[in-house]
Amino acid sequence: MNPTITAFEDSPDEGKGLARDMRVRWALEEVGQPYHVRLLSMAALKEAAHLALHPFGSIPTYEEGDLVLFESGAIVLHIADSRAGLLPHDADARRRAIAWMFAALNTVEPPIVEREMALFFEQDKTWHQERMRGLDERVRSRLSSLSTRLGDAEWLDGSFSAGDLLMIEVLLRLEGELVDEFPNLCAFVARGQARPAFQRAFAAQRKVFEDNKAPA
Ligand code: GTB
Repeated sequence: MNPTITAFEDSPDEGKGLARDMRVRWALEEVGQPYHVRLLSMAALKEAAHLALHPFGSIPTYEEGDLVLFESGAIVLHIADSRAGLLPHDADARRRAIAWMFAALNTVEPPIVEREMALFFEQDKTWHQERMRGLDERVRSRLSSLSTRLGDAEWLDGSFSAGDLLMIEVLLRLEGELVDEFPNLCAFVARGQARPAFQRAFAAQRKVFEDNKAPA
């Protein structure tokens, strides 16, 4: 049975692929797993049917037979662990790839999200500019370390893995800002975006936006 994931019916990013269903779609495309998508309104996220799947009433979720998962990282790990293509066979290389998954979600994404929230919600505050300088520095510091570690390598640790997938997804949230100061990170992101699986996933989420704005 093909899994079903959830995504926004009307994503605030207007088809830019910044919501977290994109990373799940990309992982499914990388391993060649067909999937269904259930689109949800913002109101439906907080209704009982969805809260039974996701305690916090967010997207994405993942349903496959009796298995229900939430948290994009856990979903990508399940996809990578249960199908070939996103984690190395060698046990230590596999653990390192999983460490990169955690690094993306736990070390790099939080300051990026905090900065994003300040841009969304705090622009009118008198202290906004000063706060942004601090938030930019925190993101820059993470990007600098990541850039140093990546160096001239194609991917973070050997072959492309779920660690690269999540890191690229997290970097894409910056929409080019700050990351443009690190040419090797820009090239890393571009390599990810050039992958056929990324392109299929991006087109699928983009179609939701295009279908929405098409006249009835
Ligand atoms: N830690 C969870 C995970 O990784 O799955 C976080 C899930 C989450 O925050 N989901 C968001 C959501 O459902 C969508 S992705 N929000 C609605 C709610 O909780 O009520 C975050 C997101 C949303 C919109 C944009 N955008 O428009 O650019 C980017 C990212």
